[in-house]
Amino acid sequence: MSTTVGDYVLQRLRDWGVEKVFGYAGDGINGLLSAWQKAENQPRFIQARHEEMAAFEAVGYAKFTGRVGVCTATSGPGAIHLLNGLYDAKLDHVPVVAIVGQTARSAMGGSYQQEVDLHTLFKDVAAEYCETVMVAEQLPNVLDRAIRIATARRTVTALIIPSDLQELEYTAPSHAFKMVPSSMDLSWSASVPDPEQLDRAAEILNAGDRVAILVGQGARGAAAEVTELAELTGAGVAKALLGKDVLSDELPWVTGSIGLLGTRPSYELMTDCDTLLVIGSNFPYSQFLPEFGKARAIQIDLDPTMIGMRYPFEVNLVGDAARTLRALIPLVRRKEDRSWRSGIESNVTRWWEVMERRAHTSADPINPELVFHELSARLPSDAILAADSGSAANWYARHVKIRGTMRGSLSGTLATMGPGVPYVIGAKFGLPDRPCYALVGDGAMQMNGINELITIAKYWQEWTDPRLVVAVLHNNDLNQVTWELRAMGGTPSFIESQALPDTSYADFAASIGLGAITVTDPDRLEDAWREALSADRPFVLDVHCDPDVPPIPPHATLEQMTDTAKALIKGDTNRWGVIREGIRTKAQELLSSSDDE
Ligand SMILES: Cc1ncc(C[n+]2csc(CCOP(=O)(O)OP(=O)(O)O)c2C)c(N)n1
Ligand SMILES: [Mg+2]
Repeated sequence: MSTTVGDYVLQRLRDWGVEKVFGYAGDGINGLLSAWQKAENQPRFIQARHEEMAAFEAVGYAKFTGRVGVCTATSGPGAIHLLNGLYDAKLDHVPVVAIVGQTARSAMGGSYQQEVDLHTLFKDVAAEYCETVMVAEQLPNVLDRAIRIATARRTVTALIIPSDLQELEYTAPSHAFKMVPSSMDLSWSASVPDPEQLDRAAEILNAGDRVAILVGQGARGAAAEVTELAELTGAGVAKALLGKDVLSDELPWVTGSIGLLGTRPSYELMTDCDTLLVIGSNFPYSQFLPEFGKARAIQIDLDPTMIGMRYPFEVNLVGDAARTLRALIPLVRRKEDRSWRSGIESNVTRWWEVMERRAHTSADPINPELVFHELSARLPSDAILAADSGSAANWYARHVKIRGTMRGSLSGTLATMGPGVPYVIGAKFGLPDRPCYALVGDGAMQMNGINELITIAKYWQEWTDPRLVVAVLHNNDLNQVTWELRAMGGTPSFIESQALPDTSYADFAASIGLGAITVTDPDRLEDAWREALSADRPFVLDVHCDPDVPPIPPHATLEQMTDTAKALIKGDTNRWGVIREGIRTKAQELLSSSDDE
């Protein structure tokens, strides 16, 4: 039997070590699908409910395993559906390769059925590499490049393969003009800046009295070095959201998340420092960094095209975080005055007390902060967490304490709704032994999460550890946007756009054989988490949450809180009790921070 182009594509993916491809069928990739059949499903084709979900699953797989994610879809509509998931990968710098079909070559350009200009469609998302394979001899080169470029640049690449070509016999490039051979090995070492550049950075760190460090996902793998440098300099360390799992929140000088969803000690760290070191982060909101001119700043980043933005840095070191820090540490003197450090630590202690208090503020029926607070206390130390965009991202950022080998992510830069459930499906296919948790709003569940529960039901029995919990924040509201509207000069929310139809996520989950409970009583929450975490199958916790618990940003003043409350009273709620409670905890927080001053 001859080898077709489809056979060869799968063979080459296997050679690259690709084990899973997340996708959805269609006749634009029939040649690939029949090759899959012949190849006894190697690499494994994982069927999502929607191509966007397949792309998110590839992103989740890539984020949590550190390997390249691969997804596939048919021409036209299938390729179009992939787009949002691919943008999520591109914006969060995750390597994903998309392999899509196209109209047969004989019909291309003929406005044929399902013919879409895929080059133009993918031009932006796969800007680094997007190729249409027109003859067999382009392979393996174009596939190898798609994988190498996605990996090296941590981005999205796309291969478009016309349907007829997939079924033709494969012929390799020959030793001749106009042929491009290829090879697979990929061995490279991470870069370290020159000694003179490291000296410049060390001078700044040694001159400062109050050092702040901000880590992002680029610092993953450099936890030991960040810890050593923080000990030497007496620094506090804040974490950008994609770097939340870089350092344990049990370390007393880790101030947690930064930004609108961040913590008060991170805000104070940045407001009061005189020296800033940013490691592997592209955190965009410079208003949460020190005021310009107030701190001397250094950045370390692997990517010279992304460095130097976001703050007027004095030194920009291009290099791998761990290796650069290892070279920098011997040049840094230990700061003997530890007063800055001890101030940070007491801010952090106080913050966790505030969080505990906020979580236990009464609400109707359940305070969403309590959901995360209870979860955090119970999480296995090897948990994998995915938060969806929405209020869940706030509570994940602030209430979940990372420790052990936990991993956590969300759509950091695109901040799209929808990846929560598919991310953990991707994680389960890469790391099936680890317990996974998706923390998702009811809007995101209605958008697509509920459909992806069907994918979980289809596959869970083959996972070595079936624990996968989807916690739904059931508030019948697009709550994050509702709060944004309310905060906008006191605008009340627009009910027509914000209210969601009520439905039971637990009933749906149970109807497809998953474990499920509905929780409407905060006193039942602890048991509900226990049941979900020890279930013998994936579990949906349908938690009825109070939409009037405000996601208070760390820099909010009492006056702003009160203004928002006034807008609420004018607008769409008569929930004055909850609002008053929110203001009271905020006032307590502000009062307790002024006690020390
Ligand atoms: C695809 C997409 N559409 C719209 C938005 C804007 N948006 C951000 S959060 C949010 C509300 C999410 O509601 P839900 O999932 O119910 O979570 P909640 O905030 O209520 O907990 C919306 C509409 C977005 N980020 N992504
Ligand atoms: Mg909601």
